[in-house]
Amino acid sequence: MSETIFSKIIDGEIPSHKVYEDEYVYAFLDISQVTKGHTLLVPKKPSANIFETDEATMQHIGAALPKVANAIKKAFNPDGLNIIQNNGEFADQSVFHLHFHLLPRYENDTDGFGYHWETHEDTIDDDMKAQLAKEIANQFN
Ligand code: DGP
Repeated sequence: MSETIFSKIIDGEIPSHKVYEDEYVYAFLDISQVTKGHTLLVPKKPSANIFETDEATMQHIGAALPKVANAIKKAFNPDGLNIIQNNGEFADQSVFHLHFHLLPRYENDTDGFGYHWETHEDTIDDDMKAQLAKEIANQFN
């Protein structure tokens, strides 16, 4: 498959706000911050989407998902968390490297984040994203 922006992020060619990494997976803040702490978990081994992903890769993702979800929970104490994964353009997939959205949800949103799948890319600046990522990453220590 052709290389996507996520391979470049994993390789460090494009900067990202990393929250977790192991031999097989990489997790970083989604640029759009639909909600505070919105994170993407991706396998390092590229595959376009769920239809093209091997079992071992899904085992690595499966092992990492609760770790990252719990780190977000500890960092921000959300009221809930959605895990969303889109496959194919018709299903709103825009980057063709398998990825899982971890979307913390807040009942009484006070930070200006909402859940209407609205981007906050322009309102959440880079310093704030760095701070959010650090708060999640710190939970793995
Ligand atoms: P999807 O629609 O499920 O394919 O989601 C792709 C997500 O990837 C979308 O929420 C925005 C995010 N995204 C796209 N480009 C970048 C990038 O360069 N950096 C980061 N951190 N996220 C990105």
